[in-house]
Amino acid sequence: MASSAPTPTPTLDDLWASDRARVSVVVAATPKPGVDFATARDALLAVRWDERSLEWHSTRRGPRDSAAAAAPDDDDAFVVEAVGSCLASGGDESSVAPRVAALAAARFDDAELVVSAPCHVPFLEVRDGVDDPRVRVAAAALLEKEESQGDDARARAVAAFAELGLAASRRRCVASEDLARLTRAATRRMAAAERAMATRHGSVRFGEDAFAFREMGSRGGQRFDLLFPREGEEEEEGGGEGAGEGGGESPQGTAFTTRTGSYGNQSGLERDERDGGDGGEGDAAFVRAFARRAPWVRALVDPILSPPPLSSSSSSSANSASPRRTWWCDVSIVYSKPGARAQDWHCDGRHLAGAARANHAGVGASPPYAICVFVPLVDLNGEVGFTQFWAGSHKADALIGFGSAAEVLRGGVDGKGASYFHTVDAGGFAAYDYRLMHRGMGNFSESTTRPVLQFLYAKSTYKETKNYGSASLFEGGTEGPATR
Ligand SMILES: O=C(O)CCC(=O)C(=O)O
Repeated sequence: MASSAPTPTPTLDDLWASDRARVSVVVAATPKPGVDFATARDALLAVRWDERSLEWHSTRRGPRDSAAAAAPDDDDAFVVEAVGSCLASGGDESSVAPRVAALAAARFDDAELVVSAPCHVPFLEVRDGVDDPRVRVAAAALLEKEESQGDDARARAVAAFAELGLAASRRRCVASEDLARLTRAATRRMAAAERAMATRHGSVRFGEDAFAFREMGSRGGQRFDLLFPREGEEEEEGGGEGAGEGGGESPQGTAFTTRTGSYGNQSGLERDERDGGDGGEGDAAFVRAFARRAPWVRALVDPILSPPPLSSSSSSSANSASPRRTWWCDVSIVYSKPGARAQDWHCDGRHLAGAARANHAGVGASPPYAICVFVPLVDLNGEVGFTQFWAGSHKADALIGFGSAAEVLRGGVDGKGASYFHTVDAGGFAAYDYRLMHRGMGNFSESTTRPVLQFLYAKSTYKETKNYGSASLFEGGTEGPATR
């Protein structure tokens, strides 16, 4: 009779193995005096935890403290930062840090866990906000003259956008006359919406309550999302130049100044009429037409959201051929009035069911299905506020709740710093992958509204369901849809 081999007794580790999932860890290790960066980095990368399948994905040099942050090349004031991943349960990934300190004790005084998260953690350091060269690469491509916009410039722009989820230009790239016209259209749309709000939906405490109409929504407080009518939608509500119930009225407190003039006040509106206000359909039609010919369409939107031209006989004809457009665009105004509070970090668009997610090394994310372009209509700064983005966060789908890591990891693209030099000027833009984490900052000004045009370009297969309700703001009696 054959004797069967004894079954090995499972260890405690074996018993819990099925409860574990891969978790990302970011560790900062402080080298002993005199240890240079390369030696310290190699020592960290040599730390293993085989039972938990620890992998290191990327390393970089970080400042030891805030004083060192001001002198990033100081040889004695750095830490080695590394992002890795391991199998963990119940938060026990935190033992990676003491493990580094113990196993590489000859090189390090200390190691701490900076962040852990159940998905890829973006590890992109962005030093100069929207002036970071990687953020500007797409802007550079689109600001080049049309004829010199070869495949290379566009490919660089698309690659940078895929990596960061963001492309921006601080300086204006919308032509002055377009910016002025867009600003007038936005001002009238806000005026019409606020008038309808006051006359038809008096039960909504505007500026306090959350509400969701078909054209306008607010999550509460002084920030509002207001859609321009889509093609074929009626504009009887007063969204056009000189027409409708909102024409000639400025919303309370929405007067603002741009380099091209003052709007939201009587003199601005009178000038519209002198300029030949085109009434009725004018504003929305103009805004929609602008959305299709805006400079970022050729540089980013078409290459990313439309397939390449069907056929081409030579590379030069490929450059000039227009792609078959397979996207739609909605335009809205996101406006924050004085007193608007900072938002929580969020992403506008989810990761789609069935679409590939990045692994913990940040590889393999599906390409964007939608791109948002923010165009501020006033210069942004610390007073009126600005939008803060977390570069690289579009690749992971479980970062909600981890927004504060953007700052800890120096991946936030914002206007931090004494002068807010790196925020976007009126007519500049920030284009972002719809899945990118971001947040609007508070408006601390006395009386300046911060209107930002939002162009949402999405593949025709994507259906937007967010933000807005079904009842019209511009129809119905004095009782609107319930606040939410
Ligand atoms: O107010 C801003 O700057 C951005 C607003 C925003 O991100 C949003 O409403 O989703």
